[in-house]
Amino acid sequence: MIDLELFDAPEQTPLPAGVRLLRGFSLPWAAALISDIEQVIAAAPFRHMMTPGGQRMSAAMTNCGRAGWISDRSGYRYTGIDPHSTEPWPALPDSFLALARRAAEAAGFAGFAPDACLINRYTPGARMSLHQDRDELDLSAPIVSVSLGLPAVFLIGGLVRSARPARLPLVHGDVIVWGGPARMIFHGVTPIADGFHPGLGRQRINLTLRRAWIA
Ligand code: MD6
Ligand code: FE
Repeated sequence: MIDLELFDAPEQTPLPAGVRLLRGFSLPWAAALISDIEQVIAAAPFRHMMTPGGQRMSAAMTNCGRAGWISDRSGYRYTGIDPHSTEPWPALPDSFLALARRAAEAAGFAGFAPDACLINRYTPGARMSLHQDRDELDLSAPIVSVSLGLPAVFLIGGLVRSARPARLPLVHGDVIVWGGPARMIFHGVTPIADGFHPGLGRQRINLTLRRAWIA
């Protein structure tokens, strides 16, 4: 009998306290997530936001939930209204809520109730530079991050931008729960390599579920 564990290389990257990697955790939800993403983007299409400094972000973004993260020449912030449609963002799908709750619980954050999901779409070459997630009012809540489609190399730095980041490969279905002492760690994504994913084609989609607002 083949011992499949022989082929499972141990994780190379030691993760900082407060970062939990749940390999494949979202696979049971993947089909529902992808169909719900299609519903969300029908109402709130992906768009390339501008940084406050005037750069077009290479990852396209949209949101669902009570609060949506936006960036423009005025800065970074959460809004209740999609500036593109001038309507509220689409509701958080049940599949997103159920997965986020279960993943947070598995990482020791019982009772996670996200009110915002930023959806990032990367085509080959798109990246995300090192940043902190600091626009949420409730920094005690974790962030649940779901990777779908093409693989990525996630960069995990330190509490200062200058810390040399570790490289964490992520594939379709992986979930990161990011909270507690890790909440303000700098992180990013290296340029996505070209490829083809059977479910999503030439793209990577990342969902980050957050608690943006307090009440
Ligand atoms: C991405 N993720 O994976 C970008 N932020 O495409 C993030 O920026 C992120 O994965 C906060 C917590 C977890 C994340
Ligand atoms: Fe982030």
